[in-house]
Amino acid sequence: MPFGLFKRKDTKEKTEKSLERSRSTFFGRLTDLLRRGQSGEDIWDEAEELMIGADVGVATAMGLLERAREQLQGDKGGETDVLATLKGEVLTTLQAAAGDDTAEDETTPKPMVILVVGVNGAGKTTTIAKLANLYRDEGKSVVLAAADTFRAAAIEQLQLWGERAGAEVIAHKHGGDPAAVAFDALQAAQARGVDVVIVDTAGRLHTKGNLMEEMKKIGRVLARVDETAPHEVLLVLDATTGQNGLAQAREFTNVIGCTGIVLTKLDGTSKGGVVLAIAEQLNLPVRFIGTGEGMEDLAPFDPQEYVDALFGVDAQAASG
Ligand SMILES: Nc1nc2c(ncn2[C@@H]2O[C@H](COP(=O)(O)OP(=O)(O)O)[C@@H](O)[C@H]2O)c(=O)[nH]1
Ligand SMILES: [Mg+2]
Repeated sequence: MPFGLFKRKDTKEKTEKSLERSRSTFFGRLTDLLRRGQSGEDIWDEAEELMIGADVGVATAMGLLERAREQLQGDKGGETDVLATLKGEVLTTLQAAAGDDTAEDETTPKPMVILVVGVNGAGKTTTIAKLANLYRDEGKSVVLAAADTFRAAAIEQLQLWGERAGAEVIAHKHGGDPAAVAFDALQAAQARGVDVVIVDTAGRLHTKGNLMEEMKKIGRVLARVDETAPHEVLLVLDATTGQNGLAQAREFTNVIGCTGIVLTKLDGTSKGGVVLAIAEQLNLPVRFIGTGEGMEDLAPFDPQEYVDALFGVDAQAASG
């Protein structure tokens, strides 16, 4: 099932709430600045500074502002709203990266295998619980593979979440072979006709070559059970790590082909602009955003809702 179908009526609310800090700082000031409607040189410099402060990234911020300025220059009457123009550019960037993920797909594999990767503490295990919860809400059966055998508490953590979400957890002993856990989980899921398998992995540092090898091995072993697996490789990025997260993302993408991003902890940062850098520089769709620590705190990424939440409701009114 495509992830976009997880959109709920409270998705917008969650997005808004998680971007409160971004909106009340950098993006709020940007909105105020642009709403004054002037287009003097100083305004653009200040706008650029605010965007960089929000972790949009230098290259991305410059590109966005440049394109907005070009549009405004074509407008001889000076009637175009500066804020609305920039908002439009931001939206276009996010939409291009989001791709189309809402179409009902008849060919959804069964079980659908989702491999979840990312550095330690990014929010992988929590995100897996949230995803399992969403699938369970849709009436799908879910098996979780506790392939983070590296950290002692990781298996228990997943088992606890599995219980809460109503998903079976396949686990081996602490220190066991992660690829073997993934293998067992997929085989068990196949045998029982389970809909979705989600594989948790260790928080391997992207600088540790041998751990990256281990992750590749998990991918290979899954493909041995089902040659089309894994069907999705979700890279979990902690939004509070900002530009650092981008470097991590590149490393992961080089080792294992990622298919999408989950951006966690947006509720804990004022730098929600990092999603723009991700969209422009990684060429990977952002699938979900993490909006809190609870099992319900995951929202499918919606570009329009994200932009509205970043710039605020007043900005919406100003842009008509
Ligand atoms: N505020 C907030 N905390 C989160 C979010 N996602 C994960 N966390 C917290 O981040 C910490 C690490 O999460 P965990 O799933 O164990 O990370 P892992 O090492 O990648 O598996 C935990 O304390 C989580 O509660 C989120 O979207 N918002
Ligand atoms: Mg974990």
